[in-house]
Amino acid sequence: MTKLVRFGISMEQDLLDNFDHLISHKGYSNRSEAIRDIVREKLVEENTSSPYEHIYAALVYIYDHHKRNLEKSLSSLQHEFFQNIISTTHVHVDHDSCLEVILLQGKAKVIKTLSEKLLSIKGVQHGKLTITTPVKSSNKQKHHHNH
Ligand code: NI
Repeated sequence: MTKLVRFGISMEQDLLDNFDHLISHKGYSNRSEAIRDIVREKLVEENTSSPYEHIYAALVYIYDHHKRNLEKSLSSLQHEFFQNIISTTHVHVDHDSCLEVILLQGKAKVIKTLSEKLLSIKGVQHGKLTITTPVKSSNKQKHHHNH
């Protein structure tokens, strides 16, 4: 871990009041940690916007258990992308619905393609892809690969 550097920030009083209100609701004990998290969020967002960046992701979705051929389609798609899938967890939610969480890694564009294909299958009712990468505080962020 590198040393912490202090710096000043100027901000309108209203904006700061709103910020303090927000972060106290979110459970931050001080502004510094809240600001560090916002910076990390932006860095991850920037890193993962590059299609060739290696990312980690979780795809969560819920689907209709009774829909014909749906489970076959979901399984076929997962086999197509087997190299990117770390694990799949299946939860029987109730008589009608199943929930799955797929942990993924690989190039951002491949993961996003898999996610779009899966979520657009008929009978998949709702889902969301969450992407992350490690955020290094000790090294400079690496530059994007060539597209
Ligand atoms: Ni099930």
